[in-house]
Amino acid sequence: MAANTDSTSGPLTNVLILGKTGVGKSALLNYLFGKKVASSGTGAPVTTKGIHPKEPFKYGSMNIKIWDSWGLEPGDSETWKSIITSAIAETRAARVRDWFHTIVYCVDAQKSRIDDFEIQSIIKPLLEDGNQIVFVLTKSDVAGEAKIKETTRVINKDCPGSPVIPMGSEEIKLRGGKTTKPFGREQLLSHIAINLRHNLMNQFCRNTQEQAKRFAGHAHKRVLDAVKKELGTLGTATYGKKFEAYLGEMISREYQLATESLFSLTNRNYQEINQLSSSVFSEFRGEVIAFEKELLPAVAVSSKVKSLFSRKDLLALLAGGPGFLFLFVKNLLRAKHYAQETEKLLKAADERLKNEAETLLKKVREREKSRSWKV
Ligand SMILES: Nc1nc2c(ncn2[C@@H]2O[C@H](COP(=O)(O)OP(=O)(O)OP(=O)(O)O)[C@@H](O)[C@H]2O)c(=O)[nH]1
Ligand SMILES: [Mg+2]
Repeated sequence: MAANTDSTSGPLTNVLILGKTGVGKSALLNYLFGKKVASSGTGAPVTTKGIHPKEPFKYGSMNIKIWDSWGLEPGDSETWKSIITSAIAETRAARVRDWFHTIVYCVDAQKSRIDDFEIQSIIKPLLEDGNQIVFVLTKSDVAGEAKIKETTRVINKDCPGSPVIPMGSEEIKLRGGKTTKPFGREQLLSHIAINLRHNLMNQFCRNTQEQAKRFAGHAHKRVLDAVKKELGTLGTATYGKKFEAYLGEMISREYQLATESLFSLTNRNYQEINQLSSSVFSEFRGEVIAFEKELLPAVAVSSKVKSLFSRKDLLALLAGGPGFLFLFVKNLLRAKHYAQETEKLLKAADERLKNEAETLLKKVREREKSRSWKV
């Protein structure tokens, strides 16, 4: 991992620590920080009711903001839900998972079990809402291999797919005078980085879809405005072959521009996410996606222009009538027909651009799924 820096730039990720009273949530927090930021101790519950944000700290180029919490007890799950709901209501996030990208659920490794109320009232509902839970086996330094194995098995059975990390948060003085080193920090932070990436990639996909729509809308409007101007109110401007060529050129130019803008913005956003990941996983190299080759709808669309207009050229249909009024009506009808045909072509171009973006995102998602991170 890259060294910590003082800079506060880079994305922020919120992490909520949950678990029963006395499992070692606050001790874990102090270990992650490398100094005492929360009180921990034995006996009566230490951390007070609610969730308690700490100052963010740097890991690679991301900022991690950890929230300590009041210990969970049977019968408190409704109070818990309302504590979390009201904390989320103060943010712009719609759901818990949009705010807390990682939930660290602490289980005491010495106990080898999770209570039913934890599974049914807390963990399952969170998982069902799409939250990313990382299980931490606290006090693994004193639990022994067999207990760690058994607790891991219990968690894997109830929550398949969620990572389980043995953790020793404290330095323990052994009888011989030696001390044990705390462990598990890097592994947990790596998982927090992976979860932030998942979240950013989801956001990236949503943004790219929005941007494809926005850029298509912009190109659409510019072509339509130009065409309206070209046709003129009395429809006396260019028609027939000349109009076809003009429209083809306009669509090509505007959608090409939209494609390129979408390409460069999308690539820039993607690179930013990759840079974040390589600041934590030094062996990770984010690849460039070949957006340029894949997003070129404009040329294909403009080739359709010709057939549409030459087949239904109203100029030939209405040619030959005498009188100014007839000419006027003829031109008006012609202009209307041309505008309608243009609109059809533009809709096809919009769809094409959006579909190309969708195809590309599908590839990005597949690549993302097949990635494995070294933690
Ligand atoms: N050996 C060992 N002891 C730990 C570890 N983590 C916590 N403890 C001890 O467990 C006790 C409870 O730790 P806390 O961090 O206060 O637990 P908590 O979950 O924050 O408890 P509440 O705030 O009361 O909900 C303290 O005496 C800690 O010293 C650990 O990883 N190893
Ligand atoms: Mg505490």
